[in-house]
Amino acid sequence: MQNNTVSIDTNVCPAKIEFAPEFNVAVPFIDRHIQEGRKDKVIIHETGGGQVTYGQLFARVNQSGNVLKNLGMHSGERLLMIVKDSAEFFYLFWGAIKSGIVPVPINTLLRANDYSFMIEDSGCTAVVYSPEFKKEIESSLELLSVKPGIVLQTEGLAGSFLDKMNSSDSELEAAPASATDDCFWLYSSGTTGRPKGAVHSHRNMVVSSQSYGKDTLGVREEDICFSAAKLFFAYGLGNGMTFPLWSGASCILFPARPTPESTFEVIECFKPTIYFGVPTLFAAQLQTLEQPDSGSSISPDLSSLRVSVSAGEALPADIFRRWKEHTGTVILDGIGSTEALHIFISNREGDIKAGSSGRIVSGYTAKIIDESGGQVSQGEEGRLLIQGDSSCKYYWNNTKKTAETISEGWLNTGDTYHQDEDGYFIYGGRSDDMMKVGGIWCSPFEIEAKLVEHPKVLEAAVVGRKNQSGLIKPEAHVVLLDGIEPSEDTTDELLQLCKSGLAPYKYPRWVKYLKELPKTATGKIQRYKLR
Ligand code: 3UK
Repeated sequence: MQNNTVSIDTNVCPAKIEFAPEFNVAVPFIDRHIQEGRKDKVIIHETGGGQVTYGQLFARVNQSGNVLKNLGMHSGERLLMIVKDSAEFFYLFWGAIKSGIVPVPINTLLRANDYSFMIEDSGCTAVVYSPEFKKEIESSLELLSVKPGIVLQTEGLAGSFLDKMNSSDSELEAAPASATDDCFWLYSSGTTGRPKGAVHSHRNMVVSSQSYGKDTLGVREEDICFSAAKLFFAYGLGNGMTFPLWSGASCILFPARPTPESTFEVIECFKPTIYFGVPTLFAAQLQTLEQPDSGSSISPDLSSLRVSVSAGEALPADIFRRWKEHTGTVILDGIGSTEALHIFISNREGDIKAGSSGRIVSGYTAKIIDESGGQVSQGEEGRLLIQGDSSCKYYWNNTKKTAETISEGWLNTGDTYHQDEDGYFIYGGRSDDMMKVGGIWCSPFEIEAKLVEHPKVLEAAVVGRKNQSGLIKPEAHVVLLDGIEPSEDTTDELLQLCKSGLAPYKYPRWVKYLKELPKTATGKIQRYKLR
């Protein structure tokens, strides 16, 4: 077995983690647990009833890696995963990494044209998907002139990936790798243009799981982690997979859409100790808790929770306060990104300022800069840059965006921040027009493009607007063609168009009709005027 040393000298500097020259991250995340005697401990609780022990996971990962190799995949080739939160997600992801193949987990809420873009952009050799996503994947393949050589369903058919695993060898030597070699990718959406593949190295999951997961959040062996955010998001990937694995803890995998009712039910049945949500969901959960007789009249038992985490967008202080009132536990807000892999500034137990993102996580460095690149003085707003060993190396196939985002080891977050007199970081909005809706990126341009497909629409501009809970949702400003008057029917048609053609969270919650859009002399829409 490969030397998997990760040395963490907590006395000298809790931040710096040293790696052995040869380092495949599957070894400490998967194989280590066998040596540490966790073979019979359950790592995965599937809400459908399945359970997987660390020993079973080890064998399944090896089988999966062997399937990929037997299919003819080579080191460095990409495996696109459109896989629901399930044990198969773990098998595919880690089987690929252990055999030197690069897994690329993808948002399962997207549409055929998004998938065809990612298949083409990644130049992947294989696509594996859960049966639930068959229709979109098949349509996406039809859009392509060159199709990937391997397309498989995870399960449910003869010849599916699980089927092949069952007849594969359960021993596998980890492929040689180093801590800074390419390991996996995550697609990140931008303001304009297409998503970008952020290329992460072998060491990155160790750094985020240790610096944030263990040292900041305090994930320990007895913990049971439940993430409402799915594994294909960097946030969910840490919460539901790498943190429990790194700490020898357990996780709950819930494949369905998280609603207040469904998440409360999971918490009651599976008794997690750490719950990871996003502000929109906390707000909806609180609404259910505060109006017990309007909905399903539930008063769920949340007593298993020790602490909750929020990320993806800023958590309003009011939500923090109300959650504490109802559950007696705190929500730790922290800011992370796909590029940084996970949270790099965070509140922590015993050190919380509601309404702030908290303080820097050890192992990371932050600076706030002005237009000319100089550091602002304390209290002043500027652009947040961060540095840390979990950051992606580059964007695949996109030297321009790489240069704009990553420079001299600093990651430009695209966020405006200031540090208050006590050193807490306070979020001040995006530096561009992107919106976070329910913790997920939402580009105004994409919704606008869909709206203008409607025959009655001349043009449209979409901006973020706060709802009653103080959370950002898309609002559309629409200019209709000459002679067409606004009506409720038109609004219904526009919403229908967006709901059928875009990911479900991307439809406008409000539609306003204007005679014309505010524009600059050069014709750029002035979104700030609409806000
Ligand atoms: C925004 C926040 C205010 C911010 C993520 C935790 O959200 C994650 O990654 P994404 O790449 O988006 C990154 C951007 O989202 N944001 C995230 N958290 C906060 N804004 N307060 C917050 N607490 O604009 C940031 O640049 O989708 C979150 C862990 C891993 C992640 N990938």
